Amino acid sequence: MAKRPILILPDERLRAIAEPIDKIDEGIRRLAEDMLDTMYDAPGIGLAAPQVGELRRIVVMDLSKDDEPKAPIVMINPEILSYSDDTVTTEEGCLSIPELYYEVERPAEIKVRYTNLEGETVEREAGDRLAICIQHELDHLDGVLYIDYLSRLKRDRVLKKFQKQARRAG
Ligand code: K2U
Ligand code: ZN
Repeated sequence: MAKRPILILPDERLRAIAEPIDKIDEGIRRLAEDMLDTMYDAPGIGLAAPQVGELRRIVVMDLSKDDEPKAPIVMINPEILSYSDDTVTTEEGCLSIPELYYEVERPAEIKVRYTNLEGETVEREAGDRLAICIQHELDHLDGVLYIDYLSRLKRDRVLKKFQKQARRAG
């Protein structure tokens, strides 16, 4: 049970393509556990392995409310099978781009397939916040960040801000 440091923009590892997982071993189970600890501590409702520097195709999420029991979801080698034509625009943030929130338009419903920690293949439909979170997390596995959906002007402004902060931090 360990929290791991979350990479912050402009760390290049956030732009890498994560590798598929071919064996669900103790290392993957420990990574999933550490990602959930890190996500709950942040706090956040999702986290992708590249955000803790592990370029593996695994994401975790938990959309339960504070007054509800925890409901962690671990998705290994997730892929979106279909997207709805209708879209929603919601406010997103990112633990790797702290303290900024922007509106992003995404398909409202999706169908996703993944392998769970028990090695079972799961196919499920998702809407509402879960659909947004899944799309946000799966983007991370391909080096895509939610700011990439903003106008070039807004995205460049965010990039410059974090590049400046990184230079200051030395
Ligand atoms: O990937 C991440 O950085 C985790 C995000 C996931 C997320 C962002 C936007 C919309 C849905 C999921 C974190 O949970 S950021 C914290 C947060 C939570 C709710 C709304 C906005 C940001
Ligand atoms: Zn994110």
